[in-house]
Parts: sequence; C-alpha cells; structure tokens
Amino acid sequence: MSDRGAMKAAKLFVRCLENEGIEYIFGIPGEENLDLMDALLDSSIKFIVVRHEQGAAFMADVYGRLTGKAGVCLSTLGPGATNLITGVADANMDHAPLVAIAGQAGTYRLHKESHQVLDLEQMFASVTKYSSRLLTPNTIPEVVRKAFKLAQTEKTGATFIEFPENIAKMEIDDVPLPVKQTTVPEPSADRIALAAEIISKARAPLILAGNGVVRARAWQQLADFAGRLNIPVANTFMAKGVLPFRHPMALGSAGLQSKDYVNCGFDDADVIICVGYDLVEYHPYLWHPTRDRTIVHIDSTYAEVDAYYPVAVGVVGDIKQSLIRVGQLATPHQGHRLRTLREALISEMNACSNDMSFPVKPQKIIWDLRTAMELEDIVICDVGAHKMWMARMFRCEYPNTCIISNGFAAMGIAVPGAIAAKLAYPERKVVAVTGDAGFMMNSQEIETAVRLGLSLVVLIWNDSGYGLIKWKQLNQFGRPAHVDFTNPDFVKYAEAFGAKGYRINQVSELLPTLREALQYQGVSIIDCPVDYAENLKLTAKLGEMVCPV
Ligand SMILES: Cc1ncc(C[n+]2csc(CCOP(=O)(O)OP(=O)(O)O)c2C)c(N)n1
Repeated sequence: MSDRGAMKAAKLFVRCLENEGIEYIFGIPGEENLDLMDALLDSSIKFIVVRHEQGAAFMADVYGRLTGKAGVCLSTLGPGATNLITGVADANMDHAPLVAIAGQAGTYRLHKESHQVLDLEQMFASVTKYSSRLLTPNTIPEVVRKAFKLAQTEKTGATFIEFPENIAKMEIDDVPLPVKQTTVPEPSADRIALAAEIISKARAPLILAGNGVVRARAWQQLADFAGRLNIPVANTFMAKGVLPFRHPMALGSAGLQSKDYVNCGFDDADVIICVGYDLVEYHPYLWHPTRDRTIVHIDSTYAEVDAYYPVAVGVVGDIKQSLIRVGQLATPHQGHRLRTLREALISEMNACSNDMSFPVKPQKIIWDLRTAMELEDIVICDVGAHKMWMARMFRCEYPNTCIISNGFAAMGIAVPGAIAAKLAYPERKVVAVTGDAGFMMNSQEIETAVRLGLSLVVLIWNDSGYGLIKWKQLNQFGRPAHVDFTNPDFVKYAEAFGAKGYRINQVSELLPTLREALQYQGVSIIDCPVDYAENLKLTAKLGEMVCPV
C-alpha cells in the first residue's frame, strides 16, 4: 500500500481521524500537542481555532447533535482539558456524539507531581462512555476507532483520548482500521405483539417522544404511527419538531417543572408509550407521580431502572422498525380527547402576537422570532427562563431546528453552538437565543464567528439577572437572592468584535430588526429587554389551572 511506511504517531493519528470522515476539529493547541497540530496542517480536516476550550466542546456537541456524526474537540493538557470538560459532559448527558482529544505530558512524568499534569483519562471517565490514554503508538488505530464507534453507537455520547507528547513523536508503521457502520438489532416479534395489544386495548393512550427519535432519524415513522393510531404526542424539549407542530396529534413540549397543559394529558392517560425517551431530560416522577400507568418502552436500548418508570413491555431495537411494526398491528383509536390541550396551548401562543408592551414579553419575542425565521432555519437555545419559554412556545415543524441542552442543561452553549450549526448547514439561517448571563459565558466566541466570516444572529433576552433562578426563588421564598448584575453595552460590545449591534427600544422594532439581522452578512447581536414578570404570571396561571380534558 503506497501510504504505508514509517511515520510519526501524530501523523497516523490524523490519518485515523480522516478515516472517520472528520470535517472539523474545534480547539486550542498547547505545548503538549505540537506534533499533532503540525500533522493537521497536511490534512483535509479543518481546524477551527476558538477562544475558550469550553466553546470548542460546545461546538463539537452541537455539530454532533445536528449531523449525527461525532463532533471533535481538542485541547492541551491540564487547564485546557479542565476548560473542555463542561461541554464534553453536556454532550455525554444529552447523548450527542463527540470525541474529545487532549494533549498530555510525556509518559516519563505522569507518575509524579509535574507541571500542568492531571490524570485526564480518569478525569474524563466520569463524563464519557470511554476514556483512554495512548501509551504506545501501536494502539492508535484501535483507540481512535473505538472512540468513534462508541461515540456514535446508541446511546450516543462523548468519548475521550489522551495523547502524551512523547508518544506523538514516536515512529510507527500502521494504517487506520476500516470503519464499519453498526446496525441496531431488529425488535422481537413477541414484544411487538404485546405492545400492539396493550396499545389497542388502552382507553387513553399517549405518546412521549424523546431525543432518541431524533438520533434514530425516526420522525417520519413517529408521525405515521401517531397519525394511523390516532394517538396524541407530547415531546421532550430536545425532541422538539419530531412531530410537526401542525400535525393535529401534536401536544407540544413536556418538561416544564411546574404543571402545564400537557401534564393533563399524562394525568388522563392509562397507557404511556415512551419512544426514544431519555430519562435525564424529564424525570418520570414529574409526569408519572402515581406510578400506576402502563408504560410501553420503545427504544434502541433497554429502559433505565427507575421507580417511576415501571415498564410493562419494552420493544428494544431499531426505533423505525418498532414504530412501523407496532403501528401496523395495533388497532387505531378514535377521536382526539386531548384536542382541548392543544387548543389551549395554541391560544396562548397567539395571545401576545400584537402585544405592544415594553420590555417585550417572552411570548411576543417568540412570536416575532417564529415570524421572522423560515421553518428549516435553526435556533440554538441557551439555558435559563428563555429556554423554558422557547421549549414551550416556539413552534417547530422539523426536528433539529431548535437545539436545547436539557440533560446537563449547561449555560453558555448557544453562541458556540450557533457557530457549529452554521458550519454544518451554511445554507440555513442560524439564531442563538440566549439570556444575558449565558451569553457572557461564551461571548468570546463572537471573535471566532467574525473571523470565520459566518452569518448568524444572537438574540439576547436582557433582564440583567439570572432570570430562571430568580423565578424559582420568587416562587419558593417570595424574594430573590443574589441574582442581579449589570451588563456591558451590548451594541458597543458587538461593534468591538466587528459584529453589528442592535438595541430594541420599543416592541415594534423587534420584528424588523430580526428580519434585517437575518439578512445581514456577518454576525449580529440583538439586545432585547425582556419582561420576566411574565414568569410568575405563567406559574400562577398554570398552578390554578383546572385541566381542560
Ligand atoms: C454553567 C451553568 N451554571 C449555572 C447554571 C444554573 N442556572 C440555570 S439557568 C441560570 C440563569 C440563566 O440566566 P440567563 O442566561 O440570563 O437566562 P435567563 O434565565 O435570564 O433567561 C442559572 C444560573 C447552569 N445551568 N449552568
């Protein structure tokens, strides 16, 4: 073979990454990965230099969510690796495929107190599916293949490779291992029959669709299943869009910690069909406190053990196949008992479409954003009160058009995530929806976006505080504690990066500003004051709600 022959281990490592079809690596180099960085110069892989390793990990995380292929991030040893870890944990807990790579000191100084040395293999073990240190160049093909295989196999997640600098310099004559696509096994016929029987006999079945449906790309099968059997569908935050919201069976997102319309659907149901549902997102005690409903578990893996998740039948295997086959066998239901829940949500979504109050109500921000964006465009949502509103009220007609971190729920994902989304889908518009606090956690990546010449919009919901925490404090204690701060002038801040800054001074400016920003060739940052008095009003209203079912 012509590309055989002795080469540096760093070069073999890069060949192994190319063999995995890697397009981008997000990261920051350091002194302990000089050979790897140099080898990357001769590669087809594009290295995206970022401004904080956490940004790199979030970029890889969102790239993985959107494409289904592992996103790759890289740091140096010690402080670079500790900076990386939040984004890696976020990917792992939200089941986004990601491979993290860190440099390490030479193996001759790992056994003692030594400059910048931490045991990274051990540190990443708790936030990944697989964590490995390269102790000899001979293991590079196996370790890289295994890291990608595990990251991209259900339940997908993060893996980690530690690459000591002396190993990277060694000579090796080897080639990458062939990449084989793993296949999910077929569901068994008796489980399918039992699930179909339970569903057919149910008085009031309900589907809870989770992020696993997105990962399995099984949204069409889900829509066919729900449509044929006439069963309403609630989705988790991360599964927004798995059923187009215009579908009459769509009930919207479940996951608000307090009661919501959709919870009335869970209360009313006797059989709950969980499809690709990850418990980490929305704990079963929140939707199944009585522990007495019949649960049908349709997923690619066995169910997690949880006292509030007693599975009557588990249909484990390829989710697409399971939905097709159970859907064919089960008897369709009639009518739509939960239509009133859907109607109540829709009337709430519409209620503030013409609201002229200022600061802008969350519902109105969402209305204008949905109006300004095309349905295939992508929102990356940060974590906070704005996420709760977006999850609940931002309509999605397609999956992966509103990315939400909801397992680990780490603030700071939106800006780096938007950069990754734009790199993955240059032809689509991308908006980062973020609180002022989450924005400031990774706003340094604005420089990355500007340098890369990307066009994206950052919409900041400005309340000069940690809004979600304030909401909870007011609910529980009636007074806020240590949640207020001041912000820089976001317009000047944007301009300092070479981005365009907008400030919303009255509500009527929001829609035209969003439209202008979406057309702008470059990065635009919109500072939108938000009226979070609506948070408590929502909790109070839902608290007093009598179920309309
Ligand atoms: C990295 C991280 N730190 C802290 C938290 C806890 N937390 C969740 S939401 C939130 C407040 C977010 O404030 P902001 O970004 O301004 O959004 P808002 O709630 O005001 O919409 C905090 C501190 C978290 N989820 N992630």
